[in-house]
Amino acid sequence: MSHDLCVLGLGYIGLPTASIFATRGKKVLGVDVVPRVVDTINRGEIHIEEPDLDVLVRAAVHSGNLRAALTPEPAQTFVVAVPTPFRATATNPKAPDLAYVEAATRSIAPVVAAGSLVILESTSPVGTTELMRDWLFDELAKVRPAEVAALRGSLLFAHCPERILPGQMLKELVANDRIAGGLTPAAAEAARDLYRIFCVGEIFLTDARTAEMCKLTENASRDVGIAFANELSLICDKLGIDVWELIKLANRHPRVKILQPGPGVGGHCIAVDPWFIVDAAPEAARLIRTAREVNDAKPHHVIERVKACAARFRSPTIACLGLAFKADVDDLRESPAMDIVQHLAADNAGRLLVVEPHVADVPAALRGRVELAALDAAVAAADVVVLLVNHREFLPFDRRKLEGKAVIDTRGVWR
Ligand code: SAJ
Repeated sequence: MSHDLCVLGLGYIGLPTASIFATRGKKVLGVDVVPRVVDTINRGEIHIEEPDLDVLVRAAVHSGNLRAALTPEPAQTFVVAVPTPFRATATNPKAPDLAYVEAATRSIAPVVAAGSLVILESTSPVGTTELMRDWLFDELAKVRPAEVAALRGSLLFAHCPERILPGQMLKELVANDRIAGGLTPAAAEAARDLYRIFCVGEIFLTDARTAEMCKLTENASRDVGIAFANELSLICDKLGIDVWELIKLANRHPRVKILQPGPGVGGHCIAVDPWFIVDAAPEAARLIRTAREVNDAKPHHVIERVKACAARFRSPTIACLGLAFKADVDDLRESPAMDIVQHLAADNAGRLLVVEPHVADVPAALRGRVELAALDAAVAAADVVVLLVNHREFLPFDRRKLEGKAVIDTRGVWR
C-alpha cells in the first residue's frame, strides 16, 4: 500500500510536520535512521521537548495515520526534513554539509513512483533542490535503470522551507505564511496544494532557488539585527550607557526596531544559515559575514567580564543561570550559554553552580566540572551571578538576593 506521505527525518521539523498531516487524515510514514527515535514515536511518545508536541504526536499515532520506520516506503509525496550542518573543507571551515540530504534523497529511489512530489524542507544552500533531483536520478539509474526515462518526465521537486519558531512551533506551523519554490511551476503548485491541508497562512509560489535564498535571508536578516544590538552593547559598555535603556528609547522612533543584545546567538538556524550565503558568495556577503563574527565574538566578551569579576574574590563561586540557547526551551545545541560555562570551567574561573530548569542532569560536556543547583541556593552561595538565559523562571526575582554580589545580566532582565 502506498502512503500519502513519507517524511524523512523526525526531528524538530519533520516530527511536527508528519504529525499534523496525520491528524488531518493523511496516511504518513515517518522515517528516521535512529532506532530509538522510531520506537519512541511508535509508542506515541516524543524524544524532543516542544510545547503540545506530545499531544499532537500521540493523537497522530493513535489515529493509526502515523507510523515510524527506519526505511522509506512507497508514498505519493516525500518530504525531506533532515539536518544540514557545517563541514570543514580545505578552504572553508563552515561549508554546508549536505550528506544527510543526499542520503535521504538516495534512500527514496527504490520506492518513488511516477508523479511523486519530492519536497526539501531542510534549510539548504541555493541549488540544493536541483542537486536533490540529480542525486535521485543518479540513484534511480543504479537501482531502476529501466524506469528512469518515465520518471524523469513525471517527478516533481520543490523547496518549502519551514519557518517555525522553537517554543511556538505548533502555532506557527499552522499560522505562518509559506514559500513553495518549485523546480517547475507545476511542482510549486503541487507543494502549495499539499501544505494547504494544514497551513492557514498564505502560500507564495516561486522557483526553488529563490525559496532556498529566501529562507537563508530570513535568518541572516535576524542575525544582522542581533549583531547590531550586540555591537551597541559593546559600545555602551565602553561609554557607560545602559544599552537596554538606549534601545528602549531608540525604538520609540516610528521606523526604528532594534533587537535585543544577549550573550551571543545560538540555535541550529540563525548561527548556521548565514554561513551558507557567505559560502556561496564570499566576496559579496561582507555584512552578513561580519554580523556572524560579531555575534560569535559576544560569548568571549561575557567570559572576560565574568573572569574579571571573579578575580576580585579569593575563591569565587559563580552562579550561571541558564544553559539553553534561548528562553524557555531545553535545546542546548549551539548555545552561547553552554559555550560560556564550558570556557569558565576550562579556565578554572571558580566554583561553578549552574541553574537550568530545563535539564535534569549536568550535560555530558560539563560533567564533573559544574554542579547543577536550584536558583535560590545557587544565588545565595554565589559571589558572581551571571544571567545567561531569560527563562521565565528567572524573571520575577527579588533583587535584594543579589545585594553584595557581582551581577552580570546578559539579557537585561534584572535592570
Ligand atoms: N536572540 C538575541 N536577541 C534577540 C533575538 C534573539 O540575542 O533580539 C538570540 C536568542 O537568544 C537565540 C538566537 O538569537 O540565541 C536565536 O533565537 P531566535 O528566537 O531569534 O530564533 P530561532 O533560532 O529559535 O528560530 C529562528 C527563526 N527565524 C527568524 O526569526 C527569522 C524561526 O522563524 C526559524 O524557523 C528558525 O530560526 C529556523 O528553523 O530556521
